[in-house]
Amino acid sequence: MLLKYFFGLCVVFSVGFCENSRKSTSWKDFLFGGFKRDSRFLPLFTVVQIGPGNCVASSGEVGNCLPNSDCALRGGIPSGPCAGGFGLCCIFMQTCGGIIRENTTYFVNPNHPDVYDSAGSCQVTVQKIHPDICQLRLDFDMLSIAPPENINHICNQDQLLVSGGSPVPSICGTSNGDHMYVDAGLGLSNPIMISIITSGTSFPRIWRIRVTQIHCGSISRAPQGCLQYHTGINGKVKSFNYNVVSGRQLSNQDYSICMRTEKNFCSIQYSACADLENNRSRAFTISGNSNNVIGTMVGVGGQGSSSTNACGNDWLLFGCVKVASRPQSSSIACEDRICGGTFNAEVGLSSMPVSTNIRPFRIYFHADSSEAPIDIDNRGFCLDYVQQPCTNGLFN
Ligand SMILES: *[C@@H]1O[C@H](CO)[C@@H](O)[C@H](O)[C@H]1NC(C)=O
Ligand SMILES: *[C@@H]1O[C@H](CO)[C@@H](O)[C@H](O)[C@H]1NC(C)=O
Ligand SMILES: [Ca+2]
Repeated sequence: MLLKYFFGLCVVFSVGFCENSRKSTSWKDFLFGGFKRDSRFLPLFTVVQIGPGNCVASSGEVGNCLPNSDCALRGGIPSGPCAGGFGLCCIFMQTCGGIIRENTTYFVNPNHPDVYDSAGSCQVTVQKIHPDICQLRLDFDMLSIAPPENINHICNQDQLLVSGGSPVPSICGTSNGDHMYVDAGLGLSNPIMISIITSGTSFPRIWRIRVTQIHCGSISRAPQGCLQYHTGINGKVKSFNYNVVSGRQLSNQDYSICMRTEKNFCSIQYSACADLENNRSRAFTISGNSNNVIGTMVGVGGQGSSSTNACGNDWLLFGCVKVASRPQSSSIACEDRICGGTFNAEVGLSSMPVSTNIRPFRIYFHADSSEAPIDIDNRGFCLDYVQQPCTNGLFN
């Protein structure tokens, strides 16, 4: 029962140490076996301070820097010194049946970091650490559960569900590095439950979800209703379970992705991410049979499609986007919905950056409940965005 990264470190640092540690235990035993960790492990962790209260262990987890005696009392896993040796970097983890009572607690699969392959419902309850918590942020450091079925891309085997807060789409498949905000309401009303339901055939599931509690007055708070919130003048947005080789765009999605308007920025430009795996990019494949060349579809009137209903089923909604290289004064009409298999604001076969001046900067994603036979092998979307400065003192 030796933790994988201890193994890695052993190889680097000391064979003698490894021989000892093989007889001892890891935090996995600590968490799942109720075993107290050998203090000989502590020097292995390099602990980096990231501001008052938080610390990061070299294993990558974010912990809370606490007085030495508090960590074990509060059910945490001591993971090296912090605050110049005056505190312990204390990592909080919970798995099935657990109650989250500390900020920055990880919800992990049973046996983490090994995989979990059983059917059932694994749920944690999140209690607010303070009545003045308005939101939770879930960071999927790792999330890999069974993918949706391949006809209509419905999550019918595994699902991640969040209940008790604002509505959250249920997702499945692999979404490492993605995040979600959940509005948690005011006061200490209903707790929020995060569940992973698993069923069907064998699958090597693994998850490690960081749950951060956000104060109502915090600058990190996302605008209400934004499932995803991005700050900074550039970044990447993508659909859940996105992967250009084998991802399947999830059905039954309805949410918005919000970008904070940075100071002195007036417009935003979006372009399809690079796809280094396919000859023809699948970075934006929302509708149509992606095994064929599918152009851009826009609006709902049937433009760019032999179907009478271009972006009526699955679409991204922007406010008034135009091809970025066209002057905003150009007489070409702007578009709101884009779908199809090529990212552009005009019907065609080449992918082009698009831009909009509408603020706040938001993208709405809708996917209905069916795919085949019209929509096949759609991977979803990945877009790079970059905000554009206000020009000529004209804050339009
Ligand atoms: C929870 O921790 C995060 C850092 O992980 C911090 O930014 C946030 O302010 C903390 N929330 C509360 C309510 O203390
Ligand atoms: C790309 O095109 C080449 C030549 O047509 C083909 O052999 C190869 O399999 C294609 N690769 C992919 C990932 O489709
Ligand atoms: Ca669909």
